[in-house]
Amino acid sequence: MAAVEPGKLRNVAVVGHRGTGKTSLVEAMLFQAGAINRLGTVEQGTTTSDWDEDEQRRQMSLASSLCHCEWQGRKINLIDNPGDAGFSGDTIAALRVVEGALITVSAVMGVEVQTSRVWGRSTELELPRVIFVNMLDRERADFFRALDQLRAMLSERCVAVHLPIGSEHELTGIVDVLHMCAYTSPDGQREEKAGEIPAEMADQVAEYREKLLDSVVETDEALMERYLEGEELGAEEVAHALKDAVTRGELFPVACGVATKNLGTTALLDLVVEGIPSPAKRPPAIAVDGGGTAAFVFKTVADPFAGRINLFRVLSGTLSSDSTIVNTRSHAKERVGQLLELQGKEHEQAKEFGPGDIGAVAKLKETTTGDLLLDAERDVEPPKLDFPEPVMSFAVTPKAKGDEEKVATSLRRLAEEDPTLVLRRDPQTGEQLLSGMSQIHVEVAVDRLHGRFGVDVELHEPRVPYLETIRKESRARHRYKKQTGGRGQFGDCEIVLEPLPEREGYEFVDEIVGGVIQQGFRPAVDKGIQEAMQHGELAGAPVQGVRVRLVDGQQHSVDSSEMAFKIAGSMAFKDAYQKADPVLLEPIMEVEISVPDDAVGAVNGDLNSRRGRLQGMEPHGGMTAIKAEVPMAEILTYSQALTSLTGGRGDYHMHFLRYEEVPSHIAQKVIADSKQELEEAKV
Ligand SMILES: Nc1nc2c(ncn2[C@@H]2O[C@H](COP(=O)(O)OP(=O)(O)O)[C@@H](O)[C@H]2O)c(=O)[nH]1
Ligand SMILES: [Mg+2]
Repeated sequence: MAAVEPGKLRNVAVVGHRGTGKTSLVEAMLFQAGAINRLGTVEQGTTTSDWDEDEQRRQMSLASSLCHCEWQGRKINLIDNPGDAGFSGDTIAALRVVEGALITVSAVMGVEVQTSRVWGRSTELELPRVIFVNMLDRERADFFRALDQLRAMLSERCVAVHLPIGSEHELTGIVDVLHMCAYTSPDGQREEKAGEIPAEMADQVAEYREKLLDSVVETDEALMERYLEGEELGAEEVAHALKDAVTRGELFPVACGVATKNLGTTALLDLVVEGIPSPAKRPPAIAVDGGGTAAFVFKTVADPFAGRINLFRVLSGTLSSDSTIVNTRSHAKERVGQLLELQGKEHEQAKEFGPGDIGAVAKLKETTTGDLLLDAERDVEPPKLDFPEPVMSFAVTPKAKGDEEKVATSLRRLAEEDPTLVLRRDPQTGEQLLSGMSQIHVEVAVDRLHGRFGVDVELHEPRVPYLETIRKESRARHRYKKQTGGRGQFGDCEIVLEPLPEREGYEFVDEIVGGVIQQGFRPAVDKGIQEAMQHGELAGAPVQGVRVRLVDGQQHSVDSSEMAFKIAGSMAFKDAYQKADPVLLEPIMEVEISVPDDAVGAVNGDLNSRRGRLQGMEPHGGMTAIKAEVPMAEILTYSQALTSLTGGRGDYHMHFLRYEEVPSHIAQKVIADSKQELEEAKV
């Protein structure tokens, strides 16, 4: 297939809260457009975009999936995205490579957490948007309530372009008030136009058509004049003005239907073609200068058959099969073999992709999410995707001993493909930590480890990286002396400990005068102290924030050695440390929680019981953003708690803020636990 002209392309990211029907809607659109012959379902695991086994088992999308269809002579690229907050990295990346977002909302639930999130993200990107109020057939579905909510919570510029005929199980079709026609419920068949708009809806349709026209002409002066003069406006010119308004972000058309019955898809496809700008009309949120061919990789998928597949958007020029590209990150030259046109997991070979198009390429070795591919080495800054920081960490251990290296390599591979999955070793606790955006996110990674690499791991609550420090000055002297036959051991030193102001770091000050300890042995004292500091006497945590002054000592002409001074230093430190009023420090996290207004009381009460300190609350559109400082030890497993406190409508992020003293009654318990652990380790 030859490259498609940019003006004939529509690139759309389907985004929204989990379970609002994104995957079902993509399926219906593909079906209605004739790109597929059968309407698959999420329940049976037969949809085009949820093709991954893990997705079918969990009945939810876990990764972005690329599909396409043709409508009104245009190629529509649809990127179906996961709705769970754990996979928001994919959504963030997808929104950067399209000219429009198709946001699904449930007619029962209305605006939910992720709806607001993707809305906010789209606003930042000034991305044109179309909203689809789905699930009109469900009990307690109410299109008009959802519409009011959209207007109140997201933007007053949300305007209905489609209306339901009937509601809940008595829903029989929808009316397109832009084109003034109706569609009847096809119940899984291809949708067809109905004869006429039901007579009993005439008043309502007239009312909403007027609202729509009012909104549209308000964005177009010339049209406004003619409208006010009472002229009848043609559907085409209204559609044209609507598109301009959508492109400028002045209007957000609201469509509706039932994805699983394939109702509303014709009007929606029309709206996508007529409402969302083509790449010729609007540059994507990612652009690079310099001409030539440039393609941006927004997603790497591991395909069980084709290996690694990179999804890309052509920013400029034409990317052809059998060409060579340069990766601006690795500077590696790579051979582009086969280009692919994807329909979920189905691949079709493609010759080339023109500017603005979205496609896939298999088997690039060095290329992964976030990379920029050029036809020749040029000095261009690769775009940044601004992925959010992971919110939760687990300690990972292999089930089988000896698999450590394999686990680490496999996890590294996964983290490369998904930048919101972070792998690191905690230098303090020595644990291998896997951090992700949600519990499901990390669990899915574990499933993939098993499925793709054949390694099994266990997840544990990570250890809290406690630290120890001192609160006052102290002094101690230790003499290490041993006389066993031949040559003995002798080291003697006196040290003073002082707390450092920031409670960080370590300083060693040599204040020996008159050479009571010869130069060569003094670093050994320092070394002994540093070793002792690795495991503090309170809870075995590293000690920091200490200045040590070596003030006095003694040596023996024959028996002194580095070893003897090292031991003396270490013993002197342990002694002085006890007298320096040592204290346990714990990491404090700054947590930002987004919850529905009605759950604020419960969430705050719970934070209080976690020793949290409220820093601020900011309500916006039915949700409240709570900011609090909470000790890490209390918030390791917060995700389950928040889910039950908010019925799954809450969401949080956190990052490390600083270390603070552990209150003494809690420190006692941590200290006792660590003593017990030490005992157990000895047995
Ligand atoms: N009754 C009804 N169920 C729907 C509709 N759209 C989707 N569903 C169901 O809602 C669930 C979630 O749909 P899915 O497409 O996976 O949502 P996604 O998470 O946004 O991709 C599935 O069980 C679908 O069958 C709809 O319009 N009406
Ligand atoms: Mg889905």
